[in-house]
Amino acid sequence: MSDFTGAFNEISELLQKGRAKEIVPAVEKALSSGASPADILEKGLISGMSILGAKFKNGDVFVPEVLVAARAMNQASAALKPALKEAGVEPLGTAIIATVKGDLHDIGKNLVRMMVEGKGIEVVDLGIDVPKEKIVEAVKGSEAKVLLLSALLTTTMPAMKEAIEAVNAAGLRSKVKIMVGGAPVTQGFANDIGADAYSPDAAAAAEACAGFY
Ligand code: B1M
Repeated sequence: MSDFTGAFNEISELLQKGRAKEIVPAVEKALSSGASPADILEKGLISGMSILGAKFKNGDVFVPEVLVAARAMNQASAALKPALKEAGVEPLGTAIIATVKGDLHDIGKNLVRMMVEGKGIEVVDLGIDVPKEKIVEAVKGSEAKVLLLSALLTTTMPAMKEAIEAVNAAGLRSKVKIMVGGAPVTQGFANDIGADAYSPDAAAAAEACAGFY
């Protein structure tokens, strides 16, 4: 079996430096050499973003560097998308995804969307900073069986609770299963706010989401 450690490290480095132009060919090269898309994602991209996240926390890098890295992450993830999707099957149905109100983080959400799409589920992506009213409207106006909510800030976790309460108040709760996730979210929090599921990462979220169809 080939060892792709060098390729994963290079991708991780390019991500941390925010080299959007160079990272896409590096991802494509790793794919054509036979590295699995899931490994490129986990051991290259997510690993690079975790290292950068630790530096951000320590004050070694700042918002501009993180933004450039985020752009590289989104472009590299988009380059991986067809390969991740290839494992998919016939469309199982539809899901809705959103980063909740007040929260601008979308990298994790985008990865969850891609992995869910890889399971053959069509995903309506409402974007970031999505108010509860827009979530309710989307649930009402679609045949989606699952609503996926992401939050990366402790300060935006309450917006998940508010979104679930709004879905309840609109009489739509029996129409959708609701899954929550994102770095600060826990199973206990999911239970407390009445979500149907919690997943710690994109792969687990896709598995759990497919289980609802
Ligand atoms: Co922000 N930020 N950020 N940031 N940022 C964090 C989250 C933080 C932990 C950094 C830190 O201090 N160590 C911290 C939050 C602290 C807290 O609340 N406890 C933080 C902060 C404080 C802030 C600002 C307030 C900074 C400021 O302005 N002073 C600000 C807030 C803006 C806002 O949202 N209103 C801010 C801004 C930003 C940028 C815009 C610069 C940028 C976002 C760019 C973008 O997303 N397009 C950014 C980034 C990139 C980060 C870090 C470095 C990386 C986040 C990320 O993308 N991770 C982050 C530090 C870190 O996480 N180490 C940080 C990679 C991604 C793949 O992981 O999103 O966790 P994640 O997704 C995972 C899982 O969580 C899970 O699956 C994904 C893949 O496996 N998952 C789900 C996610 N959603 C799910 C949904 C599910 C299931 C699983 O079901 C539905």
